[in-house]
Amino acid sequence: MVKRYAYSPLIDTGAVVRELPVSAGSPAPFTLENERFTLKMDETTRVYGLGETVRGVNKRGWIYESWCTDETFHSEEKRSLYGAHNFILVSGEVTFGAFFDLPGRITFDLGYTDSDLICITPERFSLDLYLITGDSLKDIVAQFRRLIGKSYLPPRWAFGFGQSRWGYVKEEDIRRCIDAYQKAHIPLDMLYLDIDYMDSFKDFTVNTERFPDLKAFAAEMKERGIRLIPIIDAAVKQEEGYPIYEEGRQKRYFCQDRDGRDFVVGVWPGKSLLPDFLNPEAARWFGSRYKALTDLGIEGFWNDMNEPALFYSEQGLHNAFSELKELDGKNLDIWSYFRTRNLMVNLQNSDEDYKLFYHQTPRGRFSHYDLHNLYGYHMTKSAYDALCELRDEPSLLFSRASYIGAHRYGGIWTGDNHTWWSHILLSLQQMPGLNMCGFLFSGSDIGGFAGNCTRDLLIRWMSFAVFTPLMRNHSAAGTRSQEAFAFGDTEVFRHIIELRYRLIPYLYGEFVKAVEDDAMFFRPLVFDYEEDAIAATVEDQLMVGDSLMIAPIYRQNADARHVYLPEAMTQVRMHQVDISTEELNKGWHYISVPLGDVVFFSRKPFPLAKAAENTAALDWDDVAYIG
Ligand code: MIG
Repeated sequence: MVKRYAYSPLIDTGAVVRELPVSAGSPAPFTLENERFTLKMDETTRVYGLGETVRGVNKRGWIYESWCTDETFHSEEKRSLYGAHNFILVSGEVTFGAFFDLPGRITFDLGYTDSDLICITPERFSLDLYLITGDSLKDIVAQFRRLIGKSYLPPRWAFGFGQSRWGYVKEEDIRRCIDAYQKAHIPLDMLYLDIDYMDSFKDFTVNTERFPDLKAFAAEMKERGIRLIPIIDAAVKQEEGYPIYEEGRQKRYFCQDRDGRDFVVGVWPGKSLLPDFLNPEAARWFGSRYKALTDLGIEGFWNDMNEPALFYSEQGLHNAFSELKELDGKNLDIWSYFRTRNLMVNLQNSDEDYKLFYHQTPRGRFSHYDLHNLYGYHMTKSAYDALCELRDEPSLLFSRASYIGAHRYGGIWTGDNHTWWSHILLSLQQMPGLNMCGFLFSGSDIGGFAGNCTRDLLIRWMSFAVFTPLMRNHSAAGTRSQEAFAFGDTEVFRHIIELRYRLIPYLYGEFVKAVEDDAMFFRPLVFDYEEDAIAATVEDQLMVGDSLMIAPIYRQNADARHVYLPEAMTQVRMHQVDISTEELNKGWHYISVPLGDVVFFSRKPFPLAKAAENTAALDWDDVAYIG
């Protein structure tokens, strides 16, 4: 059962697709006092949800804040990442789900200040609250998902493997990468283009020195089974004569300051404007511009910097320089020195700037600050709506920033992680929370975005990512190369990626079921084994679809690990090209997983196809059932 409580919501966020009557009275089991929702937890209470966040599957014991942030260090002390996913599932004396639907900041103190207390505080007390009760954890999630509408279903080829790198600058770089993959017969379906393909970071342009004929190049690569997937950034370069800038300015489609002047921010292209995605007309206009690239045969996109990430605002930069000028020549004590240094650092993504510009929504004008968490969501929606019109086939689309609701229009990737062992585990732990909130098409940058990758890390990360719907290797400019061919020997990577392709009929089939049934593709064990007290404590294994369970290695130099089987299962081991099985009893097992082997578990038979070099070559019907 779903109950809705309305506390003078500011705006309809669009997250919820069903109209519900407003319930009167108190939002039990929460106590509402001083604009905070509190709930006492007993020892056994666990809290799931919150989508894209740091830390474990059970979120209890930390404080999280929904505020879409371009966060480059996903360390444990952080409170916010790129998404705002305000759904929690409390399992304890009382078991229920709660969705806090509001476009602004909200804090989830889940036993941080007081270890027995949940305390949820919207910064501004204007929201809809949905409370959901049901027969089981899965049932509560399914009811929530019905409330927020069906998840995005990508094209089948999007389940192939993709290679990306910020640092492929020109056609030659891309070609060399694809050649290397194909020469080594490592399966590949997608090659991602990062910001350098654009002319001076201008959206919907192509640098023709670097890509003399992108249309012909895309067609040639498509012939070879590879789709090129370009990035689109949120901000638009301020440059006279650049049509997107000129049109947007004339039609007043950019976010403006209080006095109606275009609000200038600094991002990759230098001075830029922010399309007002919350103005439906502006969103339609920006979306229509994807045509520049779909006309070249492009079939998918990733949307970046849409928190929105701001390096500075023109105003903020001006103020900082004025202060710096004053300080120039002075004898700075240590405090003035730190202040001076922070003048520049603090310009990024500042709340002060978010307060200085506005959106023209159908419900009137609002400051960006009040609607902050909806920006990336509406960028995704704008692209999705446009691509539905521009193309007859489904398109690949995923975004960095998101709010619940965006799950209907695209996937998300988990942003700028690191080449850290702990980030394999983080990625695993993020998946169920994302799935609860509707984000099924998701994955992390395999190998880690920032920092230098190693061969063993990449092998272990890949062995996990074989199961994530979005499987993409991506890394930052200036880091060590981490493609599947970058470490000399390619065989081991070929085998792992081949396993991915062999599993695609299963993974895709289960994905479609999760979309249709409003279910979770990745589940913590306790969701399937609610009565099992051990299952409830397992934080590093997941159910994948209906038949499989994974328990990846995520520690340096570990070649074995403990695995908990909540019932008797078949162990499936991939060693090079061989697949072998072994029946195991319910309970704890110490499983040896030498580097390069992939081990997972099945509780029901699952289909395994023959290996193929891309999804077009994959025979979906020629499968054998294992387990
Ligand atoms: O400020 O486009 O998360 O995937 O490679 C960095 C360059 C901007 C951040 C994205 C990352 C991408 C990078 N972008």
